[in-house]
Amino acid sequence: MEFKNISLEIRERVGIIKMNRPDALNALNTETLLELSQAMHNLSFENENVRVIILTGEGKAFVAGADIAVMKDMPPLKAREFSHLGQRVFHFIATQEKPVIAAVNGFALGGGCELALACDIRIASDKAKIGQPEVNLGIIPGFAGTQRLSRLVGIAKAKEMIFTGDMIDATTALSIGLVNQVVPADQLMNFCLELANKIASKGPTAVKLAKTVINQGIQANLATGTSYEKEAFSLCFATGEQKEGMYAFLEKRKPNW
Ligand code: CO8
Repeated sequence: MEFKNISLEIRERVGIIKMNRPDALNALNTETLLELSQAMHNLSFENENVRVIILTGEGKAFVAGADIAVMKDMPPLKAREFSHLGQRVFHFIATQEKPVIAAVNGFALGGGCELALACDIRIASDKAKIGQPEVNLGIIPGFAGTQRLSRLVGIAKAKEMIFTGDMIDATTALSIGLVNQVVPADQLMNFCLELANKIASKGPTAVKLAKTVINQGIQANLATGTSYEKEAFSLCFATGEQKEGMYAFLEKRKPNW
């Protein structure tokens, strides 16, 4: 599949997807969502070498939301279909096993905030502005923002952001746990690449299992979550990576996996 609205680059063990419709601030239409889905599938299933994925945007936006021009005259069932598509793509990003880092380079609004929320780690440029401004348009978030935002920052902050539609800056986002770190704009990609390479240097199956168990456990009670952990922990001993990691430690060398 040839991409028109995104770009895909592989740098050794890191896959980089860049949202690339800067004239529309990378707004999400159906075509862009399908391309994003295809690129994520490629990196998840067809590139064994890729261990970590970075998602970012070209220009001054990460993603400024779903495409308002496309939505403006949508009949309800089309709107439902569009919401379903976005939710499916974002669910895949969240649940496929490789870690995904959102490099939030600028505006992450509406569907853009929801896209960042579907990632595992969010690193924001100090120029980023984040929000769920849907109520300004007479709608509510439709790509899982009502659910993921409240789970991440708590119900009170999520309601404040969603009811007011206000954008927050990167420092405020950091203070409520919406992003993991804030870095100067010109250092964002280098910082994210370093982070991605660090994660890529760890036991690859262990990282995948950790992501899966955290995601599944957070939706379950403690006993169920810890039982997922026990099974995944024991699975580590079947991969060969556990032996390599432990022998390398004892032999005072770097593991080779
Ligand atoms: N959709 C379509 N076009 C957009 C969008 C968008 N979300 N955001 C920006 N653009 C376009 C502008 O129309 C403009 O186009 P043109 O040059 O042709 O006039 C171009 O991008 C540049 O934008 P601005 O001139 O407005 O740039 P500014 O720097 O002045 O402002 C802002 C930047 C503040 C980001 C401003 O563009 C803005 O407010 N954008 C809209 C943000 C927004 O409301 N996002 C939420 C959209 S709704 C949503 O995401 C719901 C998700 C769930 C959908 C569920 C399915 C039904």
